[in-house]
Amino acid sequence: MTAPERDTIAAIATPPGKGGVGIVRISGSDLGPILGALLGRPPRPRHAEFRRFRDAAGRTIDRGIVLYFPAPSSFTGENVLELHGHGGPVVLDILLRRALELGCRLARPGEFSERAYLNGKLDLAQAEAIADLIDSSTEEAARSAQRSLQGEFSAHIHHLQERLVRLRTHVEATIDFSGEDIDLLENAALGHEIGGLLDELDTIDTKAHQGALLREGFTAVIAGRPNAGKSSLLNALSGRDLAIVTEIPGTTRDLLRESLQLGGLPLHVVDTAGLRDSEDPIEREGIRRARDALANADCILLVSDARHAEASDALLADLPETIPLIRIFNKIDLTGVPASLTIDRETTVVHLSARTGEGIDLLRQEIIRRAGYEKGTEGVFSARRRHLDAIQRARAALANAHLYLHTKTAELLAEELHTAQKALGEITGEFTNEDLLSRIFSSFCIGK
Ligand SMILES: Nc1nc2c(ncn2[C@@H]2O[C@H](COP(=O)(O)OP(=O)(O)OP(=O)(O)O)[C@@H](O)[C@H]2O)c(=O)[nH]1
Ligand SMILES: [Mg+2]
Repeated sequence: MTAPERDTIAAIATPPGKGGVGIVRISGSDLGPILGALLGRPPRPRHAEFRRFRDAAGRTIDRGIVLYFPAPSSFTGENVLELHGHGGPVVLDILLRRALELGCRLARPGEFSERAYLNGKLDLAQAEAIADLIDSSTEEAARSAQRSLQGEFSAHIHHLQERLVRLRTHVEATIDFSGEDIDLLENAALGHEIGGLLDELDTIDTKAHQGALLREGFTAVIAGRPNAGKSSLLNALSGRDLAIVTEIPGTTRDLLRESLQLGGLPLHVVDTAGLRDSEDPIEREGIRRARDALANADCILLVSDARHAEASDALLADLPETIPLIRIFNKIDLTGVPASLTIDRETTVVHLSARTGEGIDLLRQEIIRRAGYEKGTEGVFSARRRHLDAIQRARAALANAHLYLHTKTAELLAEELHTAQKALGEITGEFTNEDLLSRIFSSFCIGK
């Protein structure tokens, strides 16, 4: 398959605002006329040259470094020109307008990466990893994105796919030659192979989960009665004086979000309005928003004043059932109870003081545990929900295949193997529809 001729695109590749250097990037199949008009003689491929960028009248727009990467050895696989000028918004804008005047079209968000993908320079998981690398909020997240970008994630998926293809070929040959039945001897070998594939999928799933966690972070929503010390807890967790704390019940009305990092895990903490019946329309709206936030939490931190913790018991019935809960008995400095953490089946109870900070570390550890985050997990690669979903579907299909093996229905078995293979192919982009592609790339920023 040859790539179709595409128009030439241009964008400012550096972030908006002022900086030492600003870059305009151009990609297309024929840059000849642009090179001539803008630079005079064309630059030497893959050499940095200091040049003058000219406008239509031949006047200097700016001077800077030019890098020219002829196809196919470039990021997009097309001819790519980079103009490194001075990083001012106005001068970059003039330079970009000049490129448009010379026949370029303004690039859509992610269009450079999309072309790289369409020209086979990257697979889909790698293209997504570029966005993840740029967006990463912790060092661990950046490292995992880098691993995906270098193709570690894709290599695992390809390896699994190869094993699946071999298995399918084998099963399909069995169908062709011997009708419906799979020989008993082979049955054991096939079962073994499917079991091995399931194990490998589980390993990938664990690493991908860690990667998704690093990418998206974990959201803990603080809830409780007014005055329980929710805002004090947010301040204690963040180590900053973020939320207003007063002894007046109903102080917080708006949602307050803060992103922190806990040993590499991006943690989003949300402080909310105290839950109670209120006639005040502002407070009621605050409580409604608190409930919305709770419904979307990864974990709820239910804070009570340790002196009358039972006052919060009534709230329990109203919290979303499926979301993990950590109960916090706050203000232990007033009760003299030592800081502690106890786990009783699904519920964790932490005794702490948001004021003195006693017990806050216990809570931090528990949040990390609840998130399922393992610090420093070797070989974690960045992954997205859609990857996790595809892995799950592949897993389910393989589990079905295992069942069909026992009932000796070879055709159904082959079908499930095919389904698993397709699900994995969605990760790297071998089986992906146009809609998904445009959704993925449009979430990138311009110039990427
Ligand atoms: N002694 C003591 N006082 C605390 C502690 N945590 C909070 N307080 C006090 O309790 C009062 C309420 O604290 P907030 O953090 O504003 O409580 P809140 O749950 O956010 O209250 P609302 O926003 O009104 O729902 C303030 O006077 C705090 O100083 C604690 O650990 N020990
Ligand atoms: Mg508050």
